[in-house]
Amino acid sequence: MTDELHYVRLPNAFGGRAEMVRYCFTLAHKPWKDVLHAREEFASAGERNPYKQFPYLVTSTGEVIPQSMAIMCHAAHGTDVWPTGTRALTHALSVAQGAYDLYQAFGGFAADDLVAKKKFEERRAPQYFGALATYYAERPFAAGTTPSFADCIAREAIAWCVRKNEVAKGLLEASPALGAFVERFDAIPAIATFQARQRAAREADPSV
Ligand SMILES: N[C@@H](CCC(=O)N[C@@H](CS)C(=O)NCC(=O)O)C(=O)O
Repeated sequence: MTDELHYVRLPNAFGGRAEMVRYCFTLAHKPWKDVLHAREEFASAGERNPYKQFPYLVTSTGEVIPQSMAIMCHAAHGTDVWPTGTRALTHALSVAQGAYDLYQAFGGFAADDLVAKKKFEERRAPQYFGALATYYAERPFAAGTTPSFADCIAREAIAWCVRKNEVAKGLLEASPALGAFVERFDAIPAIATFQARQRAAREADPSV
């Protein structure tokens, strides 16, 4: 049995945190199967995932793995995508955790919470986009010259904020280092193929 990634598909073929994980499987050239759940099924995640959240993975041996970064470790361990050298892994984690925090900072408030939105736009977005820009100006990918799970998190966290927030969009546009990173990541052949498949899915049915 192939690893099964369970998540709630967002409209327009976007997968939220699951998208980071899917990038990671793609980058590591590992197979996986999507198991999509409806929004109404959020409560059902608790039947298998003690955190009661999506995404979670059911491995080929039936083990359930919660938490997106743990799933990425499972997917990428043994490949370059999960660096093993202490320095490379440390560098990767500095970016991975910061990018994850960016995702959380944007995902942690409702669209109509204008106070939280202002705080995100004035403080958190410049803070996290600025740090990521610093790292990607220093090296092509989070761990060095080889793309890793950390770049999957950064790519999706940036894209998700930029898709939905004008300030984040402006920060990306004003950062040559981040813009170049996004181009570099998207040009990786496996990633480009995956993104083309996503675009086709969106065109075929924007409701899924
Ligand atoms: N730290 C978790 C966060 C997962 C998470 O917040 N998932 C959202 C959907 S993308 C969820 O299930 N929210 C419902 C809840 O937390 O009750 C991870 O990285 O996997």
